[in-house]
Amino acid sequence: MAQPLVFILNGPNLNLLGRREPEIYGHDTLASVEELCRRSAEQLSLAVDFRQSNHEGELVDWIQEAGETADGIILNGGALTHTSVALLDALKGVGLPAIEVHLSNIHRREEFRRHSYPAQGAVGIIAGFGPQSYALALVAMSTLLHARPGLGQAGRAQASDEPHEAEA
Ligand code: CA2
Repeated sequence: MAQPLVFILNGPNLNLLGRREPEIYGHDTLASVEELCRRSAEQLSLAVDFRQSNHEGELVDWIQEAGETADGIILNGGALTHTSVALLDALKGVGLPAIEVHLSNIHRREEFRRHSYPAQGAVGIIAGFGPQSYALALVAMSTLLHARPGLGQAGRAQASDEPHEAEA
């Protein structure tokens, strides 16, 4: 049987990871974060499609594409997290389980980073663990997808206000 497919989408400037501001974002490059995701996904029997864009519209297109072809979305919207109603609407529009991730703990940084638009369309948020935030998000996504057999692309686990319990 095909493995559930998770889109891992990265927003503006995350392509610069490892090259600037290592005191905030660490020394890992986005390529090494992708490699970590691939290793984690393999252990969790998930397939991943890992992408980065500096353009809001492209991220919206990819969320819509995920709605047609994937089973879940992990999103680090970068700075668009704090500004983009379009990302929130896209997540709500596709109805796939989504998890928001951040390398840094956005709640112990500047005030303007403390609000997230996409969070309202996400099952949950993982922030502050550096690249491990992505690996933790994949574990959480695996719990959501594997606990609901048959709820793949066709099934549509929905983000809701209720915490998701693993089901037998
Ligand atoms: O902590 C995160 O993952 C963020 O999404 C990273 C965004 C930031 O705007 C969010 O508030 C939190 C910034 C991504 C840009 O990363 C850079 C990395 C190296 C050099 C410059 C930017």
